[in-house]
Amino acid sequence: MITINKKRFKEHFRRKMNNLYAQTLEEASNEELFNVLCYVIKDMISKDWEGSRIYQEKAVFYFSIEFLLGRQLKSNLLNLGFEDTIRQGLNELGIDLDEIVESEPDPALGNGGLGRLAACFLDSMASVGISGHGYGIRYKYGLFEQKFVNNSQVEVPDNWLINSSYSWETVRPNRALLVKYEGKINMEKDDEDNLKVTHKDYIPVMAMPYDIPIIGYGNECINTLRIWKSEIPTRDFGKSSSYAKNQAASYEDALKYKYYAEEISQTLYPNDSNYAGQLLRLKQEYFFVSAGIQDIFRKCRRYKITTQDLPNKIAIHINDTHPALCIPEMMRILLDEEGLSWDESWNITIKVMSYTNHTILCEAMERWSEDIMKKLLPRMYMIIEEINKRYVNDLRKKGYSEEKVKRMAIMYDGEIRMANLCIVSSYSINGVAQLHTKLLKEEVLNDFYEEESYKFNNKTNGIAHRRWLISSNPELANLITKLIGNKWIKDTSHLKELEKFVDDENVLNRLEEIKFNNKVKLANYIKENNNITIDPNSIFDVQVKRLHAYKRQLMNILHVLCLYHEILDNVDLELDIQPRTFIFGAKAAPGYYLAKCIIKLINCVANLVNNDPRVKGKIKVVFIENYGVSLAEKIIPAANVSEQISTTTKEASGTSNMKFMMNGALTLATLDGANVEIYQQVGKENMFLFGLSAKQVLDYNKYGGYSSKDLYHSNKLLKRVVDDLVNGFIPGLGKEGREIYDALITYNDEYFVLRDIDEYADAQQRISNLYKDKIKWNKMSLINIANSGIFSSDRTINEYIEDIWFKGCDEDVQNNII
Ligand code: GL2
Repeated sequence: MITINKKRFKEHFRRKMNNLYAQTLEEASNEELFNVLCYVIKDMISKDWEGSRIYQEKAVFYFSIEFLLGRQLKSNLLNLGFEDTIRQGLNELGIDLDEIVESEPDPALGNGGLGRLAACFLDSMASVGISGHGYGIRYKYGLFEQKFVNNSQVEVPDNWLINSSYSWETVRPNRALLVKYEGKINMEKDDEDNLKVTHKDYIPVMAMPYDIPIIGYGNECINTLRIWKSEIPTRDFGKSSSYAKNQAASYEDALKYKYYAEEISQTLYPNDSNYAGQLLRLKQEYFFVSAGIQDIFRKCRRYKITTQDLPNKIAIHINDTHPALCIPEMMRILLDEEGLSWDESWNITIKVMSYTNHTILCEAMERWSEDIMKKLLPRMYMIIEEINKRYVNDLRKKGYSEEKVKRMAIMYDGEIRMANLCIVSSYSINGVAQLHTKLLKEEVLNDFYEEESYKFNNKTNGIAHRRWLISSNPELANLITKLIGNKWIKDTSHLKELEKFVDDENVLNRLEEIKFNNKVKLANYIKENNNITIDPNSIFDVQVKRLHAYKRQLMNILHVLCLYHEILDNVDLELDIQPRTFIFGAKAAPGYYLAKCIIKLINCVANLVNNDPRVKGKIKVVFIENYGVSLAEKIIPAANVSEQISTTTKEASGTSNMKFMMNGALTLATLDGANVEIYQQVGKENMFLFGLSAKQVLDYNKYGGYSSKDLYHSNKLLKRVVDDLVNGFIPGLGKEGREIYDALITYNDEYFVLRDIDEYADAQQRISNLYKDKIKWNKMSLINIANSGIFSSDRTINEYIEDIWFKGCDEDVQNNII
């Protein structure tokens, strides 16, 4: 057990300050204090973080192109149980821990839900105590920083690596690996008639590993997130490469080569649920996959694990299709380096790989051009081609129609479909919430489901409750512990015991008081950063997530406009409207024009409404710039209403819905993604449901029958707000208004905003009415908290462990190996 002693900690801290900076504590900046604290903690955990546990049991390797970690200090202190001692120790040194916490850089190495889920999973793997490690990319620039200039989004590079380093990481140059691009593949038989495959004239890029400790809660388990930085090979590696000698002949070539190598880990692609398709993205995908798989083999050799034993010792998880090349890369090593036959290699690979699908959106499906793959990654191309050939033959042998074979093939029409590659080559395929998995089985991947139904399963997402409740909402966490003891921290199903207090007015009042305190803190932040005064007595109605048409921030802001009109129409009547603060936070992908137009609309409406004295503060709109993990930790505990209003079928799961619920917000939602599971937990009487059902959306999409124009012409109030987009009613809104208008009217409102907005407004009205009854509201809030335990990512991870990683591939898969 790692222990801490205040006196020794203080000595250690002073010494470290001196070692690192040769200065006294008084001279140090907050950033320096953070660095010192970080190094002190790393010293303390180093014994437990030797990695020696790997392969004593089965190890899981989670490959993800994004890990949206957020700040680590508070969460590490919580998991180690050091926070109180360190806070006191620092206090005695005249240092405020909270200030240090705020000066930690927030590594934004992810876009949104997918990357944040990967980070929650790391926390949970360590906390449930398995050997589970992440592989990813050490992007020099994380997700851009968002600024608003004249109401529009402007992107500023996120140079998060202060002085090129990050104090939690440890670089390990002796474990660097070479990743090979382009070149030619040579196949020759040797004297014993064995096929020898060699890769010639390739472009070598060095993958330099940076390790970040992932500390489990209250146990000694410290796992590793290994992220790779791309560089030109150092001298030792250079010797082995013909490239350095032959190609980089001139100085200019050398510079080009440097750029080629370094740009790979330069920037995170800022697209969420959208396929970028650029060559550089494919380079990135192969880069971390090849380095990771080679690394796994190196560890296996070191621990003398035979290739045959691999499926018993390791599980490789492919987080969405971005790491799909894990499959051919593993095949390559087994075939070309280990000298196994195709069948032997395939039998091993398919028993190791599992895959999660995170979206059914067409635009998110990765398809790489065969030509690009052939040129950039010739050996990968050959192996994928062979997998495809065998698979397609197999399907034909089963007598399937050519139409069906075409749909299921991995390669078709000059493209490689990465999802199909993952499905064919994994023993487990899972969706991320019940409805999403059902849609995969019955709609999107139905051909595959009919073929190999035993591979498909659901794993509803979860969130790290330690970060999202204990760390970010300590007052609430303390109240819970006071009421039901602390067992819930290790096992969140105990939260259910809170239901005992549903009629206890003292508890309900305390709950309200805590929410109010969190709202005051957020209000202060907004005053300081946005210079907008908001009233903590108003309802905080929050929608924070990436900006995407299917998430329908547009519906939210159009409803605000409706309310605004209502106030103006009744200006003399002093409408009895429950004061509301509508809070938005959202980044749009830089190339996603419609999303940027919606951002501008929200900002313009905010200016209009907030500055109109006739509104008398009844409604306020705040768009918080640069939404990310650290801001979420401030916003979510302060929310009364959680807006989860995506077009049904489109949001695979959502995870902020779970965070809000756990912090006592009431959910305003369509029955989409994991909102369905929230509904199963609390019932419709404890949330606000509205909108089209999944079936209605699917039917509209299949058979048509929806006309937004008809709705627009038949509903006066609706027509009025849609017209506002183009008639100059909203100052500052220019051509963006027309773009949105066209999406709604000319292009028939793909996401059914106008179809659902009436029901949405009704649900909002129910919210206003209910908020007046504080006791009722607080009861519902308590019931939500009490039933949120199932959404801990510990539960999710335990399911992954039991049903996928440790169970391994079952007989059906083994019998069906092609
Ligand atoms: C997403 C889904 O859109 C989201 O609903 C889900 O909660 C997360 C995590 O499973 O994955 N898919 C995706 O491509 N992104 C997501 O956030 N970016």
